[in-house]
Amino acid sequence: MHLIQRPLDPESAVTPREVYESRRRLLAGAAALALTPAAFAQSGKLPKLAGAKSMVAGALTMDKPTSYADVTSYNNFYEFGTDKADPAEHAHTLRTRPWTVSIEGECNKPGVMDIEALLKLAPMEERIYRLRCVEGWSMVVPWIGYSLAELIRKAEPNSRAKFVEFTSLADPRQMPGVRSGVLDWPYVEGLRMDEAMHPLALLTFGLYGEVLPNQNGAPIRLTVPWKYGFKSAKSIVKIRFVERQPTSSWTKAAQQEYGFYSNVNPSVDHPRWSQASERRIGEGSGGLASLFAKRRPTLMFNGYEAQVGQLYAGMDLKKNY
Ligand SMILES: Nc1nc2c(c(=O)[nH]1)N[C@H]1C(S)=C(S)[C@@H](COP(=O)(O)O)O[C@H]1N2
Ligand SMILES: [Mo]
Repeated sequence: MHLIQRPLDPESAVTPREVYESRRRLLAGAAALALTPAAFAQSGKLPKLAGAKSMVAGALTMDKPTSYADVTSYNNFYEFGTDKADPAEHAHTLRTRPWTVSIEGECNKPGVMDIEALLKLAPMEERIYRLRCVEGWSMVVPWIGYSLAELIRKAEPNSRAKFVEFTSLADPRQMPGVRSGVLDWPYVEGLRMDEAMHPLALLTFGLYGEVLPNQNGAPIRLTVPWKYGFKSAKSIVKIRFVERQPTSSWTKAAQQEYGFYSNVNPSVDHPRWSQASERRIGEGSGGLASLFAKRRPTLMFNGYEAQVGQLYAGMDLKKNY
């Protein structure tokens, strides 16, 4: 399996928000901002990710990235409230240092890893992925991180490890939403081992050239682009290798609606709504324009079928929803 990766010219490194936004200005005929990684680091925008490697899986999507403003203000992070605006408003109380991730279960190298060590575990890459929420909207985000497989290999899972379970922080002192009963805290998600090892599954530390804003799951989250957004657990504190399929928080909350696999699939509807199409956040936004904005067809495996389809060969995806 090869990712389509294209090294950027060394001057450009990760794609900063300014570059995306200047692209629009460039198209309008104005001069583009030329930001070298050095200048970018100097601007203070890359406190920890200045060394992000100049690799881009940009060929994975040609779609225009969603604006930084939308990516960081329209969020699902129920630990901070159920409103889309709640995480941006409340997540400032999340303390992302010190931060550790406990590596547990069926592996030869369990232990507690500090966030600073995790940041250095493998070269950072920028990956521009579509994110499709089960609710019927989507975004395109330039994430920064490295394949989850890099961490898994270091942990040396044993032959009993069939699944990986991810647990998010659940601290009511930092996360007001945890006092509510919307979900059974902590937020738990899981992947089958081969899914977790797939190079597209990204352990994510940043977006738009910056460390993750708290509302997007700082300081470390998962991004599984071919699955519905809820599979991508935020603010992870525990990674556990297990023999049995974990029970995700969303499956616990509504088993008929949210299965373990939750692969994006336009031909398997949610019991309460169609999954055939989606609204791209930011398109036609504002007043009448959004009323007439066209919905896009949802793509099988969110458009990553060529890369991940083999993982599900022979499986009944209506049964394994
Ligand atoms: N811990 C935790 N992780 C979570 C969620 C959550 O409520 N809590 N929401 C999920 C859902 S439903 C989506 S669509 C994505 C949204 O990620 P974003 O806000 O960075 O776009 O995060 C997922 N990860
Ligand atoms: Mo979602």
